[in-house]
Amino acid sequence: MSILANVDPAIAGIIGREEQRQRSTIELIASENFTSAAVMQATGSVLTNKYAEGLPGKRYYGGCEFVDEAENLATSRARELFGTEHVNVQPYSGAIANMAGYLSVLKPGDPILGMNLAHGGHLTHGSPVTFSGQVFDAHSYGIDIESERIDYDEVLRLAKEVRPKVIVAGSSAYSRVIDFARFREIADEVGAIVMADIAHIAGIVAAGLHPSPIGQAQITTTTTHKTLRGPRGGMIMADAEHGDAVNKTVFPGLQGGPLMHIIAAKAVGFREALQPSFKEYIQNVLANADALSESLQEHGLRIISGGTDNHLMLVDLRPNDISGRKVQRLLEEAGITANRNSIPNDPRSPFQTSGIRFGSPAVTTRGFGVDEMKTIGRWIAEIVQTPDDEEQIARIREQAEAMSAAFPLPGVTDRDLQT
Ligand code: DSN
Repeated sequence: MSILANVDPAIAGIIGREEQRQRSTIELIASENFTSAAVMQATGSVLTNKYAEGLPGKRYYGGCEFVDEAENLATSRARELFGTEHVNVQPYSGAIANMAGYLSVLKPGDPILGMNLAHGGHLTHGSPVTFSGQVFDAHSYGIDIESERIDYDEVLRLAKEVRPKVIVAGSSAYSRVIDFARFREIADEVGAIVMADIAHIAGIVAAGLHPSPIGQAQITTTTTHKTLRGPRGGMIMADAEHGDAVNKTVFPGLQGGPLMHIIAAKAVGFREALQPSFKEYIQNVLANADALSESLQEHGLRIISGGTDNHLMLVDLRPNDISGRKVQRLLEEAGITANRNSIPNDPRSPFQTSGIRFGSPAVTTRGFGVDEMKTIGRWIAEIVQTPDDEEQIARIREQAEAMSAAFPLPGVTDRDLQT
């Protein structure tokens, strides 16, 4: 840090303040995590200097012998982690991995069927504000309004009506198990391909604690930085039949030079996820999410579908007559970071929302346990129920800082992740 502080004190200062923010607050954004020092070291390495368009052994540049080794390690570890026949670790992000998945098997204008954003889907699953809704003829399925779970019979009915070429199975705010085998049955019935997007649950799948889409979905996309706890980036897996198409779509179809420093960091993250301690971590992620969800409900908040099977939950704020935007702001003042989220049939705009999403991956990496999650659940309920009590917010901020101080920030302290 001292070199950066000398060369560019402005940026060094920003990084230092962000580190202090992460250290002193409680991170409940379901899609965030803390990487290890090893992942960060690979991310900040000389591999950022290298151009390596193409694939290992088939590059368009000289001098690729060492980055080839890094990419080969990343792909072999990803194959071992997920049991996939084919993997490409080059996508810059989850959105690009999804674009690559679609363009490997679709032409512009083809019909797709994905989960409605307000019901827990993702922007890139067909929202009209993204390429997925602009390039393709996008249709959506939602959750059943009573059970607040995916109604697979309804997905089948819609699939028969829409005749999609791709059905997207995946979500960014759905707290229940996704039945990839059922999605495959539905897709087979209408002649579609299943594209699973496991960005959120990748770590849970890797640990064997959520059914895997591999063997069911022909194409599976993910990010590498959420529950999987690697560097920020994307990845795309496929069955043997679609592997070549996926490779050609990623490069030259969509991307230029792969980020070799990030690919090396992905390899480091995959190695960590292959250790027995990673399964323990994911077990703790699930226990902590459950404890938070139970605590929020005990203290009077309503969780969509009544609980969680994974690392996240969505709170329905309609009974409290307060927007997700306001709760997000008040929690931030109290030292708790989360993000507002639309809920099914949300009466408020996507900017205001009637929901707020919480997740346990980051705090679990930090070492928080069930007792901390129960306390945090009570604090959140107190803020939602008496939002104008400024003294309460100040008191919780003090307690949240004290709780954070008891758990050193992984990756930047001596107490690094166990691998
Ligand atoms: N933005 C991510 C999330 O928060 O879920 C998904 O890409």
